[in-house]
Amino acid sequence: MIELYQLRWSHYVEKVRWALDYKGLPWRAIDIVAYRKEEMRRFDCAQTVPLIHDSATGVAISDSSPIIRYLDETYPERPLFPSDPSERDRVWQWMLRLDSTLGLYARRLGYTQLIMECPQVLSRLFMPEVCGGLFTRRGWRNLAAPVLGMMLTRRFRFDRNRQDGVYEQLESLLLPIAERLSKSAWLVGERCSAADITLASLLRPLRIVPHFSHHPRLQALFAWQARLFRVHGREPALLYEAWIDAQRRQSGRMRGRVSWLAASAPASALSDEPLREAVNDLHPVSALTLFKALPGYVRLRWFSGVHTVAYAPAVHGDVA
Ligand SMILES: N[C@@H](CCC(=O)N[C@@H](CS)C(=O)NCC(=O)O)C(=O)O
Repeated sequence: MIELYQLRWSHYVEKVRWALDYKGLPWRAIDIVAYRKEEMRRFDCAQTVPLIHDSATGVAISDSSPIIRYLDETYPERPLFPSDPSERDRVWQWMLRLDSTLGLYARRLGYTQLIMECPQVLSRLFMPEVCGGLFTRRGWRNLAAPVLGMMLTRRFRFDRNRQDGVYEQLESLLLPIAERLSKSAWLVGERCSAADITLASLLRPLRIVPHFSHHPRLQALFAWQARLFRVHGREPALLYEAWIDAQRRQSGRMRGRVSWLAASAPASALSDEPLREAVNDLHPVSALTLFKALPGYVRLRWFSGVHTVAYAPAVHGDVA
C-alpha cells in the first residue's frame, strides 16, 4: 500500500494520483494541514506535497517527478517512461522543466484568481476542519480570507506577478506547446508518457484564469487536456473550479483582462541547460512577514490591473 500525503487540490499532487491510478497501484490519501504538516514530519525528505511512503519498500520520497520515476522503476507494469534511453531523457527533462515553470506560474495565477474573485473559498481549501469547520461558515470565512490571502501572497509572491512577467512567461511557454500538440498527440514519442501527465495536471489551475482559459490560441491545448482527463477518468473539475464558476455565473462577471501585458516575455530565470531537479519558489512566512504582505494583498485584491469582463464559460470540449 502506498500512502500519498496530499493537499487535495494541488496540481502537483494530482499528477502523482494520476500516475498511481494509471499504474493500477493500491494507494490511500492522507490529507495534511498545510500550515502545520505534522502528518509527514517523521519522513526525512523535503516537506512538500505530494510525498509518498511506500510500506512495501520503506521508501519515503517527495517531489512529484522523482516520485513518478521511483514508481516506474519499482513497479515497471504499465510504464510511464519510454524504454528508449534518449526518449526517456526527453520525458524527464519535460517533467522537470514543466514543474519549474508551468507548475509554479499556474499555481501563482490560480490563487491570484481566487483572491481577486472569491477569497472566501480559501478557508474551505485550507481550514475545512479547524475549530469544527468554523471558518468555512458564512461570515467567518470572510474573516479568514484576508489572513489566508496574505499568507499565500507572501508564500508565492503574487504581488510580483507583474514584475516577474508571469502572464507573459506562461504565454510564451504554452503557445509553442499548443502548436506542437496540434501536430502530434504526445509530447514525446508515440504514446502517453509521464510528460503528458505532467503537462495536463499542471495546466489545471489555468482553467480558472480567463487570460489562458479563453485564449483563442490555447483552445486546442485545453481540449487536449480535457480529452486526456476523460480517457484516463480524471475529475473534470476540482472543487475550486466549481466554486469560482458558481460565483461567476451568479455575478455575471469575472476578472479577465490583463491591462499591462508586455509585447515580449521577460527572459526566463531558468537556463537552457538540462535540469537535474525541479525548481520551487516557496518563500518563508512568519508573523512579521505576514503583516508586511498586507499592502500587496490589498493591491492584488482590488487594484491588480486585471479588469472585470462579462462572464463567459470556457468551452474546452473535446476536439474529434
Ligand atoms: N516540485 C514540487 C512542488 C511541490 C509543492 O510546491 N507543493 C506545494 C503544494 S502545491 C506544497 O507542498 N506546499 C506546502 C507549503 O507551501 O508549505 C513537486 O513537483 O512536487
